[in-house]
Amino acid sequence: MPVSRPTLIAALCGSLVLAACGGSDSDRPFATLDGKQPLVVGHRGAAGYLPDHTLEGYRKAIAMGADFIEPDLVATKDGELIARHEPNITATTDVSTRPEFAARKTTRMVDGVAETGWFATDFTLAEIKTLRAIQPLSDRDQSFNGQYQIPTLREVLDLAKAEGTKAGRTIGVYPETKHPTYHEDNNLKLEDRLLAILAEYGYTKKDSPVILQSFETANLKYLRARTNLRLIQLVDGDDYDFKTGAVTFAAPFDRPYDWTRAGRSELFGSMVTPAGLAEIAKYADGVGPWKPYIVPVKGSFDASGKMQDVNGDGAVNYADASSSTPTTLVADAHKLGLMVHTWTFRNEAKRLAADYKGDPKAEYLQFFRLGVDGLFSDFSDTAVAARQTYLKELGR
Ligand SMILES: [Ca+2]
Ligand SMILES: [Ca+2]
Repeated sequence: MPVSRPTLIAALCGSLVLAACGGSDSDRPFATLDGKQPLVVGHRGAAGYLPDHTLEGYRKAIAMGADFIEPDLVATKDGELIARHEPNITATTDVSTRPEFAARKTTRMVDGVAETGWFATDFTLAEIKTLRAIQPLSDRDQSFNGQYQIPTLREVLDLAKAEGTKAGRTIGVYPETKHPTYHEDNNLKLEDRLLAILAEYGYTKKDSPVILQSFETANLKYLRARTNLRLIQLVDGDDYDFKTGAVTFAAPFDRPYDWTRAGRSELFGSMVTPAGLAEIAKYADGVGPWKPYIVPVKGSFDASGKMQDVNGDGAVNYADASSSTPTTLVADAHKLGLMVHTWTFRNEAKRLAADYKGDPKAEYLQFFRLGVDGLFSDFSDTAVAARQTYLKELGR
């Protein structure tokens, strides 16, 4: 059996000057902003395995090696912060099957779009606690539906602390303020509530194991004035133009909703230009762009302009497009001192570009090599395994 690299270094270092033996001289550096290994964030917990935003899902992400877990936050009627992807809880809980709440079904405007269903804003925390989580993607495992409660932010923070102590490492928490304008309209503004809870846990500093994120801008600026915690400006888009590789825009995914409210016409895409990034650098510590802003994906088209069914499954979609030349976004952001945390990485073949040939690790490796500082994954185990491969590649 060959001698492992760490063993060999330890043996050599026993006979050399200790200061020269950190191992770092021979290791190729990470391309990240801080020179540390890129972070793996458990997107909505372990969304590839268990229903989104449950303590069980977060625990699984931690067990799989995630550095951070991600609760999306919405407010209940009584002002408690709970982990849900949307104020609309119809698709992610069993609320529609509960006769006692049938009369709560209603239509509400969320970011300018009329939605019909059940909304966290109309439920007290005690009522929310009677509901159980549902896997919202029909092609993922439905067998855990109806089993898990909806956690509060405090429960998520407690879990991260407890599991971190058990695992002997710090588990970060990466809350997203969901639809800040919606919550403000409903007199349930998220930001002060969020900072107050984080302060209870001592999370007030730049190096606290907490990063805050939002697709809106005004609330991040509001947070900047009140906390030293790291802030990430998320950058969304609506869809892909497989001809050009460009991100396309349609409401409500065309611009931050606070921009729409303010009558601004710029699109999300303006945020990832050097000028847009420079603006973000005034109030945030990093940018959280959707993946195609970093690696565009393009289809192949025949002479008549028809996109080709590359994988031959009879449908023409994302899985038939391939990654193309990366943009300069990571370098542009790093030049301004901004971290880059991108999303969302998923294992399923239908959620992978064709050139990764069904291997999700190939996608991670491409982004790690480009120097992303972190990424959100539905499958933290695959992300961590890919990072191990990347570490080896760098001789670490
Ligand atoms: Ca999120
Ligand atoms: Ca196809």
